[in-house]
Amino acid sequence: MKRVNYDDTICALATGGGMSAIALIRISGNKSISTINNIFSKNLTDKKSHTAHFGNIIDKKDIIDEVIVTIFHKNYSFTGEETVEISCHGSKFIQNKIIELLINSGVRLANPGEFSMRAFKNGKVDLSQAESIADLIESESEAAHKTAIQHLKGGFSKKLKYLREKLIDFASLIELELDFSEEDVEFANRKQLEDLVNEMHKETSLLINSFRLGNVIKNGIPVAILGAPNVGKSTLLNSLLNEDRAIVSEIAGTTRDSIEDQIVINGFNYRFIDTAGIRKTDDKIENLGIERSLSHAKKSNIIIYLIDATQDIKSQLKNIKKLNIDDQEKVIKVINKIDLNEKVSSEINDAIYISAINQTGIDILKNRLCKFTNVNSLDTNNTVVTNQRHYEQLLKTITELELVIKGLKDGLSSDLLAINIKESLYHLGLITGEISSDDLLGNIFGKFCIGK
Ligand SMILES: Nc1nc2c(ncn2[C@@H]2O[C@H](COP(=O)(O)OP(=O)(O)OP(=O)(O)O)[C@@H](O)[C@H]2O)c(=O)[nH]1
Ligand SMILES: [Mg+2]
Repeated sequence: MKRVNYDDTICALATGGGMSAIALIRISGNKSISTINNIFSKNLTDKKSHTAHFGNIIDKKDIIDEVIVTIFHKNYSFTGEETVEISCHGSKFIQNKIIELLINSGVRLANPGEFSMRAFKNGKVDLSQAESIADLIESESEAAHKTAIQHLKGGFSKKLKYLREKLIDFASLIELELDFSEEDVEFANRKQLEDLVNEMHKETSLLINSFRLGNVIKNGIPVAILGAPNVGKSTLLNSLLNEDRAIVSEIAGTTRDSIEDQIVINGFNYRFIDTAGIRKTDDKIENLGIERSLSHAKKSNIIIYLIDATQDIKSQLKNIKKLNIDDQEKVIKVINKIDLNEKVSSEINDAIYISAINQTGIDILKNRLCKFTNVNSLDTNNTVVTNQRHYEQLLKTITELELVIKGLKDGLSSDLLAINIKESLYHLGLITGEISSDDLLGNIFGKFCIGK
């Protein structure tokens, strides 16, 4: 992101940009109110914060639109700066025209994420909260929404701050010891330090472990549908999605490329991937498709291995082993086409019996999928880490904490202990933004869209 001046006033469209009933344009900075006064039919200089004003946007003498302007005074807005929001009609012409008028009055177009960046710089949110705004906007399922709201409300940040502050106290005592190093005194009680570091280690590893779930919540749970050609994989995908997404035919080898689509089950987002049927073939393109099927088998959290009830079941079961999947736990065996072979039912005890074409057994399959996601951890107030950047910093934190624990056991001197304690504080600080650099901030906020 470009290095920018934060003293100037910025504007951007906060809504989608297409045609809509209403659109919202945001202005933030010292000159927000004086600028709106230039183009609005009323003067808002002495108006109270959090008041809405109906009037016209005017270009010279022409009325551009009837709008509502809401004003927020400095310190009482999202960014912490004087802010104005214009709710106008959502024609693309009007949206562009108002932005153009603002720019002509000396306001700059905001960079991606600049409103959130200013909120962070002004101490309105910490870094992990600002990042959760992006997650909240992008959340597509109840679970994703719930964790994003929890982060935005500061649940995650509070936990980290609490841990960090405690460790800072100790770090300063250790520093003090360094000042008196010749006198061989211990200000920081080693037993208390050990207890604290152990507690931090426990909390940090809980957060690290929560990422598996967090990642799944944020990005959806990939479920690959695998099996021999013609067993009904594409029919199952269509049946799960309730739409004709993939081509179905009686010709073996219909699906050549992987097809992906998602649905929300029980608050979680599942990404189903229909794959090319696995068999030996000389067809070059089909073989490329089969390679993709095998790669999805490795990458997915869950595999639905589909078996045709009208074919030899034992040999199909044997083919599961040939997939070389490390974690057999993630395979759900599903016997399809039971409408054609009613005798097959309950032949294999841990399998699910369905007829994809008649939608029989689909709910049982969905229930089994839900068992794979630890839904309970969302019902409690446990903090779930959903952000890759936070996860990586937590891993670095725990590595340093382990060095401190080992150092304490080995009776390491204060100066050496201090190094690892400082390092762990540094990595925790990078998550909430107590420690930040322009590059880091540019990297994070640059990924946001304009208007956020
Ligand atoms: N009777 C019956 N036929 C089914 C069922 N599921 C799928 N079929 C039929 O089986 C044939 C193959 O279905 P697909 O869904 O194309 O099979 P596929 O596994 O995707 O096949 P490939 O893409 O070639 O690997 C089609 O004629 C479907 O109508 C079922 O539950 N019962
Ligand atoms: Mg298919």
